[in-house]
Amino acid sequence: MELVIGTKTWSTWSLRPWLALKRTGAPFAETLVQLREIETSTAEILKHSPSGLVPVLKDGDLTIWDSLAICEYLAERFPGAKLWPADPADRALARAAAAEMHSGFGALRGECPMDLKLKTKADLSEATRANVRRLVELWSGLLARSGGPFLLGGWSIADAFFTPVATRFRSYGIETGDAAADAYVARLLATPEFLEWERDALAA
Ligand SMILES: N[C@@H](CCC(=O)N[C@@H](CS)C(=O)NCC(=O)O)C(=O)O
Repeated sequence: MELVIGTKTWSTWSLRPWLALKRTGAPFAETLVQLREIETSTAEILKHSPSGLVPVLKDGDLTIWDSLAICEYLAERFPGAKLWPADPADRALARAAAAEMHSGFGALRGECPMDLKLKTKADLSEATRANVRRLVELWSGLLARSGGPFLLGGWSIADAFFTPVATRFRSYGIETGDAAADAYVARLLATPEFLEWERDALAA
């Protein structure tokens, strides 16, 4: 398998399936495309991706060009990795949480792009503050229901989807005002898989 990803400092959508693929333990080749290079990025991505976006997973002659679809594929191909919770109700909640992230939180994403090299204190708009309130509500509700340590108990694709959000909370000094949410953010940023990604990003 080959996972085509964008610059590790910025590429949130690449980070999510990369974390899931690491959790499977399967060997894979990593192809890195440098984003934001006016002369080359688009052409380089189009060599791999029909949508002109990364990430892309290649498995034999199959090409999958969306982060959530890649995670779903990995969950089916590697059932032993338990990338989704085993219980149907937990799995439905994990999918709802990942889907909400995949299609939502536009204000936070636009105003606070992931930058693993950034540390600042941002003055957030009301729209982004509303996104933060919703995230805290979502996280604390699921953590209270499962008992943690991750949203549905064990680590799942839902947690992969919120790991880039955790980096934004840290980079932009976003305070949650909620102890469970703060602990969850810290936990996402302390997984061995994320730390490996971060090491690569900071070394680049
Ligand atoms: N819905 C897509 C979004 C992918 C996306 O927006 N990728 C960005 C990088 S994080 C990209 O390829 N941008 C093109 C560019 O920067 O040239 C997914 O979930 O995979």
